[in-house]
Amino acid sequence: MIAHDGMYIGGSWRPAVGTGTIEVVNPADEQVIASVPAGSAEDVDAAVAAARAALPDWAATPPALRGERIAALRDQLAARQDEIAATVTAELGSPIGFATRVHAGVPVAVAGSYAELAGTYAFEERIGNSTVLHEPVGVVGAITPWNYPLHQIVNKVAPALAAGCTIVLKPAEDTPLTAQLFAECVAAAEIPAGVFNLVTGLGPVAGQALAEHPGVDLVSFTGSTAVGKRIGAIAGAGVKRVALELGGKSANVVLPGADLEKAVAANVADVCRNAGQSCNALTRLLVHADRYEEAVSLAAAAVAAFVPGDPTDPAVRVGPVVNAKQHARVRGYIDKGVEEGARLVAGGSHAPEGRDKGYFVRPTVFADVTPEMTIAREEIFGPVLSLLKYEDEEEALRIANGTEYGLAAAVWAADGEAAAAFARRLEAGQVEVNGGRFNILAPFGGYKQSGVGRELGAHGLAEYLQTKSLQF
Ligand code: TXE
Repeated sequence: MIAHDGMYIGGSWRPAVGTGTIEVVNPADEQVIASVPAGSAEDVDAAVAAARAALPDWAATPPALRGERIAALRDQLAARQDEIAATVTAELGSPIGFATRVHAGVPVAVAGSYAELAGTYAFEERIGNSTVLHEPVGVVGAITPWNYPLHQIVNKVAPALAAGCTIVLKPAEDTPLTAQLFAECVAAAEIPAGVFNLVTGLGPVAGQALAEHPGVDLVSFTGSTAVGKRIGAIAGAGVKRVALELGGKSANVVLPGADLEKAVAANVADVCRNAGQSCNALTRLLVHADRYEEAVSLAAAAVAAFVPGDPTDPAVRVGPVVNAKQHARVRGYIDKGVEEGARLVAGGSHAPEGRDKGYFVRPTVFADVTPEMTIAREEIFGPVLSLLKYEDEEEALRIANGTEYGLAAAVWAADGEAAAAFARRLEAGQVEVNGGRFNILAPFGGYKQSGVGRELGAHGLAEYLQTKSLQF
């Protein structure tokens, strides 16, 4: 894999000031495939200086012209979709089909939506005797995770560009190659020098330096709740704007009378998607006592179709998890589930057949899970589904909402109205109703400890704006 040995700062690739490197490992075979420079605080300084220098002109560029540049970026991403997918497969281990369709495909659509929104968004409005201006916040420090490497970048960079902000990106250390490809697309899209800058590096070094930098006006972070809390505290100390997209422990409530087979099949596919590494994964399946055992059997049967394998094989639907740390962590949670008395009905913490090399995890289903168990409370971030039992709707609601997280949820009922009524009572930023599909224009973000702020669509754009009112 080709890797740049510098940072993309001020419109060109520059040698890093920091001397360390980060090795990129293919999680399917544990081989080192590339190395990238580990940026230092000085590299972050240079990137922030470039972003500040580019800010006045970019902020003053008419929004429709900013939209044209975002459209050019979308076209670059679309033209390189296969290369991006292969890169995501190599550094994340995502199955190539999913990498092409979702990892590389969805960001094209998201970039396209912001190309359009830049031209249509009401950056100015009249309220009585006032004109209210929605102006760019300034320089954005974006810190992204590895689980959807390109999607997480585009979800921040595209709305920031549309708003007229300039950006310094610090991507996850596990997936820097996708970020470098993205920077190449920015360059080819003729986005002016300094508007977008990339510093690869370690979280506690380059990430922290970026969050703390006085030249950064807004920190947009996606990752673990633990690091998110630190970023929030740093932003608070500097009175900076902050957006946090954090973890989840999302519930899927199947109400009596719902199509159980369909609901369980969809849930199993959902937790196996991206090897369970989705912040909105529906990891707790709540089923009424009357049909609980039926649901357990359905889940055990459905998960058998998800056999971990070589992610470059188009027939494979589950690849490895991203790295050795996550591998140990996910298997540790599976052991913990057994230890705390949950009933293991499929999977387990031992290596899948023939997969002694690589960070593969058996898709796992637990029954008899109670809300107090660790596996029902903590984010596992692997292909692990827990089935919980409820006696009535109020208990289902209590269990579903009884978590510190509030990112996503799902509900299934015999009719759409009953499902929607229940959905309104769930404490989550987005709720799938009877298998509803993901909408890239609808706001995405968390209630409670799942985060602050929203991404996607017009709500995502608003995060990067500050308001000024002119009184007449
Ligand atoms: O996350 P980190 P990790 C959850 C998931 C997973 C767990 C740990 O439960 O098991 O987090 O994953 C940067 N200052 N999610 O350890 O450390 C880091 O370099 C500034 C949920 O990989 O939070 C990377 O760019 N930045 C999730 C980013 O933070 C710091 C996606 C995320 O890494 C930093 C990923 C610091 N002190 C994990 N320390 C989601 N919400 O989708 C690290 N970083």
